Amino acid sequence: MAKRMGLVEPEVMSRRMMHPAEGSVFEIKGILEVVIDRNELPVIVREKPLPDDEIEAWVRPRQIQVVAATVGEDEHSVGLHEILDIKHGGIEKYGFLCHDLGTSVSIERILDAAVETGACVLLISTIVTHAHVHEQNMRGLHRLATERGLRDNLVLLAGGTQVTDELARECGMDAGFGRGTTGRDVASFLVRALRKPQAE
Ligand code: B12
Repeated sequence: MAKRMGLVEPEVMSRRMMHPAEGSVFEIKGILEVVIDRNELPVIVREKPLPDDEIEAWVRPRQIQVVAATVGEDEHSVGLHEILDIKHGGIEKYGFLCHDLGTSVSIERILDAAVETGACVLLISTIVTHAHVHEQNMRGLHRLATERGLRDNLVLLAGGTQVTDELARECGMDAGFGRGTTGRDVASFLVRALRKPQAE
């Protein structure tokens, strides 16, 4: 397989049988005869997050309601809790009022909750990517929010291991966040996005 992947002089470094449902893991090394021109690599530059005190001073007096859930049939909740929970330095610590609907929540239910709570921010976590289900979740949320006439008044953010900002925007989200995201990154993005209309 390594040879077919283009590796020259491949060697197996380790092999490990996992659970029968998950197959085996082979660690391999080899030489990849590809020249990479660093100048041609697209470099993604994220905006520097705002300082904690600036975020909190803007958010806390405004009572901003946020609805969050892992979407579809996704049970992976750890990442979303990192983003929300005060004890993980999540966005609650700045005064965002978070309604965590839990795991495997339908898009319909998320939008219903947005109306019930008066939320202007929806956060979905979509970790599993089999059959591009993460893309379907993002597109579905954007589509249904538009059909219900809610889209213009909502900031929609998606996150997950395979979610990039570019992909999320292509799928109708306002932004996407991948591995290593912190609550501060998200809070900072939200402050910039929510205060923009007031500045104009
Ligand atoms: C723990 C785990 C589970 C636990 C989840 C427990 C829980 N309560 O969350 C359990 C055992 C339930 C589970 C089940 C399954 N899992 Co699982 N799981 C994992 C594992 C090992 C870690 C995930 C995790 O917690 N990461 C730590 C968090 C902090 O990182 P994160 O999720 O990436 O989150 C960060 C960012 O992505 C981002 N982020 C995430 N969400 C959001 C949302 C917003 C709004 C924002 C802004 C940011 C954001 O910020 C977070 C913090 O930095 C991963 C492998 C891995 N190492 O990633 C597999 C993994 C995700 N699982 C996988 C699979 C296949 C499954 C199962 C289908 C297995 C099976 N055959 O049953 C089931 C699916 C169940 C379901 N219906 O969802 C695959 C997914 C493959 C794919 N690409 O689709 C992985 C990658 C393992 C693998 N290599 O195959 N899993």
